[in-house]
Amino acid sequence: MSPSDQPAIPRNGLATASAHHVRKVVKAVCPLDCPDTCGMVVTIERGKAIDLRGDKDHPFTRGFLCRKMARYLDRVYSPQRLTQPLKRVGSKGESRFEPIGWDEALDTIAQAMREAISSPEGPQSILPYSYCGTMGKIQSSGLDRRFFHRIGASLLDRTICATAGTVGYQYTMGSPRHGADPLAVTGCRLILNWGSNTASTNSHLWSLMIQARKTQGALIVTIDPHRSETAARSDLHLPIRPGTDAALALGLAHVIFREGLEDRAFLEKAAHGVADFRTRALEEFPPERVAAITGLEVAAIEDLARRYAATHPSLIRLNYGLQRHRGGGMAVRTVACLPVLVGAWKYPGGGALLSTSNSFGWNDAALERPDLIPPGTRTVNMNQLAEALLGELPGPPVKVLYVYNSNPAAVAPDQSRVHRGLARDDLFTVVHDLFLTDTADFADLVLPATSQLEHHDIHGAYGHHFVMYNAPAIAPVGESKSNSEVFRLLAQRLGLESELFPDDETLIREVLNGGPALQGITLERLKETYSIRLNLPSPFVPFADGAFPTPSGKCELRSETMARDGYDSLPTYIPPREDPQTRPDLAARFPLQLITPPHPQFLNSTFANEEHHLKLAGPQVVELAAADAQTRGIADGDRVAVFNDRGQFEAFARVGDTVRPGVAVAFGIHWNKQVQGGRNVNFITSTALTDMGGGATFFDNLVEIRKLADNPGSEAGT
Ligand SMILES: Nc1nc2c(c(=O)[nH]1)N[C@H]1C(S)=C(S)[C@@H](COP(=O)(O)OP(=O)(O)OC[C@H]3O[C@@H](n4cnc5c(=O)[nH]c(N)nc54)[C@H](O)[C@@H]3O)O[C@H]1N2
Ligand SMILES: Nc1nc2c(c(=O)[nH]1)N[C@H]1C(S)=C(S)[C@@H](COP(=O)(O)OP(=O)(O)OC[C@H]3O[C@@H](n4cnc5c(=O)[nH]c(N)nc54)[C@H](O)[C@@H]3O)O[C@H]1N2
Ligand SMILES: [Mo]
Repeated sequence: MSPSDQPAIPRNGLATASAHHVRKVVKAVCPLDCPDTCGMVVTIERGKAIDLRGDKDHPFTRGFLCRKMARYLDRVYSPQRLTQPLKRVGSKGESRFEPIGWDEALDTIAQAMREAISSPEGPQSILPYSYCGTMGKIQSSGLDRRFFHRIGASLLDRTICATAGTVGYQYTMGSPRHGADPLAVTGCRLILNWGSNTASTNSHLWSLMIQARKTQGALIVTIDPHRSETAARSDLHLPIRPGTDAALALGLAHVIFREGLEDRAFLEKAAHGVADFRTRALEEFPPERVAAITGLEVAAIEDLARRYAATHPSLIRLNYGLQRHRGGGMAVRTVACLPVLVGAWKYPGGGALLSTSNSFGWNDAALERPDLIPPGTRTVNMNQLAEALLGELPGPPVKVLYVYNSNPAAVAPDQSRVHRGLARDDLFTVVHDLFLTDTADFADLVLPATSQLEHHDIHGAYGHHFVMYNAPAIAPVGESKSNSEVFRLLAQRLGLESELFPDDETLIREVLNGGPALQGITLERLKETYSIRLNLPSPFVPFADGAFPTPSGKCELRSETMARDGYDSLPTYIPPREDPQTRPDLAARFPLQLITPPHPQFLNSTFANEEHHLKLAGPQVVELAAADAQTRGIADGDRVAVFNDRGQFEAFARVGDTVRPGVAVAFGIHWNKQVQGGRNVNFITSTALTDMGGGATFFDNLVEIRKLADNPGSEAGT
């Protein structure tokens, strides 16, 4: 459809008659696990979605969708979409299934759950496993939580992404996810993308950064071991050695104090523990030592510190790259100390931005009903799915695994052990998804899920301040059902109280009944105008007055809470777990630090099965420095194996200068069944946890790379 055909956009869901058809335009919300949570406009003709685009009237989306969601209709109507429940007829992992009816599927699941509940191991032998396949409140954390809480299943600690930084940030700031107002970033004059591939993972914020460059002359700096899309388009790139960010932050603090560049008046008012922090930075983190740890030049560290102290407003966009290492929590806690030193919090758009999600104040307790959890229920850390399935955790063995909104057989660390666990014959596995994922291949029963165009939901965001309502735009494709619908049906079969499992609109009303930022935002208003900004001042400048919601009421450069929790009360540098500087023994065998961020064309493993996206992403590659390639006899384009003691995957070598010697990058997260060799990057990652929050350490890996023997004309390798 050409834009001129497009009817004027009426109120949500209203139909307009065009010359030949009845067309309906519906506003929808992007469900992806991404900070942008875009507004979308969907055109429906005779019950079919025929056009989907970014909402130009949405203040954050401003009319464009990312390269992934621009093709969402291909996904909705993909011939590969699951349309019926399936029952396994082959062995686990073999992917041989036969269609069955919903009644049989639900009866079988209910029966397996009843058996587990009444077995000697009890209900905790049931493990739910989910993450953010959709970010919608209702489809990601509503009736599922109530259901598993009510039956007394094991709890899942959802740590795979954000918990290390959340805990670290909270120690410094008092609130886990309050920060600068994203829409005010256009006023910044210095922007640091710190462990953040903003151009690809938060593309609407990136466009605001570009606007700041154009209108304010903002300098954009990126701190990243990889010359990412963001680094390549920045004014300055600091290629830090992986996992050493806390040392850099303390080095910047050293220079700021040494040269007297700190904002003393603001520090006095707004910071706790300044003298101790100052001593730590001055005595322990001189730029020479920081240069040796981080691999950056002394002059680059000093230059950045001086610019940071002198330029206002300045923003640190703190993201996930620095969190996925052993010291990830401490790294975020330490970087979060910098804005107060220079008074950055005083300015709109200034300070740091990790996430906006805590600004919403949802009534999560009403939605998820933690009061239903039987006392003493164990919690399984989702990063340790391998241990859970292999019986290496305390508590009963896992006998029933129910997976939805996630693809752990591709995204969880240490895949060889995850797959060994999933292949257990005595495990009953249910997978609810839109596609036959790597995980579904191991399922006993596969259930077809609805897409975002087919179900109700309500969204907050972790990258802006709008509450958004997603109305179903089309009927479910095939026999697919939403997560909430499936839990309603399972609850009925298990004879659970029907009032605990109401319809989606009731759930939306319950979760909206939250804190002051949500006051006056009702389902009725959201049905009229699908996106409403939280009740917050605009711009939102949360710490301008120097008050922080910590125990001391100030930004805690020293934290007594941390001391009580067993951590250093002051910021410090914790080396990576697999670190050439502190683990020469391991580095002798596996000398390269490998980081594995997602490919910009995928959303973790979502889209990695679709031809269009696969074609643009290309095959699995590993980027390495020319010097490292040369010593291994590897040329650009060679097929190589990347390996350590946990496992190995195959890739094409991309030799160049996008990483420093000693570092390699392999984008994820391909589906195992779609890559050469059948193993993706998570075959070399580990289930070791971060210092705080039980987070994943996906970027904390030492590996070796060798050329494979079957390269054309090759003699190397074995
Ligand atoms: N296109 C796209 N967008 C996404 C996603 C996606 O898969 N694809 N995923 C979404 C999700 S779930 C998340 S959690 C966010 C993640 O958003 P980001 O945090 O921006 O994403 P990553 O690419 O994981 O990591 C950011 C950068 O950190 C770098 N890095 C790795 N180790 C270190 C380190 O030790 N220090 C520093 N300073 N940098 C390091 C990596 O090279 C990478 O370029 O993005 C969301 N948006
Ligand atoms: N090596 C490495 N591993 C990583 C990362 C990394 O950077 N490197 N990133 C990590 C991060 S940040 C994250 S957040 C995790 C993400 O890991 P996952 O949460 O597993 O995310 P996805 O791979 O996007 O898979 C989500 C699945 O949910 C399905 N889905 C979507 N909507 C619905 C729905 O409404 N109902 C149901 N039932 N299913 C639905 C999708 O089809 C998809 O298969 O991966 C982590 N794994
Ligand atoms: Mo994530």
